[in-house]
Amino acid sequence: LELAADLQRALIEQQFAIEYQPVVDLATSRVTAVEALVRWWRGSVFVPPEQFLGAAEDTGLIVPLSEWILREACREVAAWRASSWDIGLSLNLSARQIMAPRFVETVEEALTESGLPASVLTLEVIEEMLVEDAEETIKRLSELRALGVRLAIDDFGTGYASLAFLRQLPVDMIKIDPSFVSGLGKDDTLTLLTRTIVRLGHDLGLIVVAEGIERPEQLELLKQMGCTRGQGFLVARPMAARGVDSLMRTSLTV
Ligand code: G
Ligand code: G
Ligand code: MN
Ligand code: NA
Repeated sequence: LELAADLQRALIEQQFAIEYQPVVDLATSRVTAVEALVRWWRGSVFVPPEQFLGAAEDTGLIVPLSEWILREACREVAAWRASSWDIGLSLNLSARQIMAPRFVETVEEALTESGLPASVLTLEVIEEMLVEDAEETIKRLSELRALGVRLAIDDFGTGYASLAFLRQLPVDMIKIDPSFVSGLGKDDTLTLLTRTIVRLGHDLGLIVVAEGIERPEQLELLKQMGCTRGQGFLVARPMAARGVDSLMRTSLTV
């Protein structure tokens, strides 16, 4: 509960920051989007999201925190787009955030305020979010999709029912979990599963993003498999907005 009080104070004192990790077109290295990732600097100590997101969810503080991330990231990406840089924005959603009373309206407002077209925004969800309040969660996400917002399944392949999930929710993108990508070229089963997921996604007309690319061999195999988008430390690490600024100025590619 000390953590809960600290989180409350951190929100008021604006101790949170956003880092952006580029998602690239694997063939051209062009940056297609950035994924916003929350960062907490508690004084000079960095607290990883895994250590506070659970408490933020339990206390409900995730709702105002996520709303700040949404507005701030929309504003920053709109500014990059105003420099003729055609990039998208990916945001991670939390279960509680989706069920908040004004979730759909808040996303609409953030888009209107920033001038960002709905199609530029991709909302990432994980399968576990459909365990509780499944019907209402699907309804709200579908409302946003009807407005043009894109939906992605994050950590794809690790959930309890990845394939059933694809039937329940109209999605545009799957993000292959790093646990598959990590085994590329090292583990025959993981390599085969990755190939199969890429194929499945494309056959369903979805954009497929491989996550957690760390080694050149993984990148090569993904390209051979026809995977068109990727993300990972080899391609680009999450970076502060200033880093994205210089990325844009230097080349528009990484
Ligand atoms: O990139 P990083 O290792 O910091 O992310 C750790 C975890 O925290 C990931 O599962 C990621 O999806 C999650 N995460 C990062 N930023 C956000 C955010 O803004 N909202 C939510 N709900 N989850 C986030
Ligand atoms: O669950 P989600 O996919 O949203 O998690 C994003 C997290 O993954 C972020 O914390 C980010 O820092 C981390 N990440 C991004 N690329 C890599 C990578 O290549 N290797 C590892 N280990 N983590 C990564
Ligand atoms: Mn994600
Ligand atoms: Na992921």
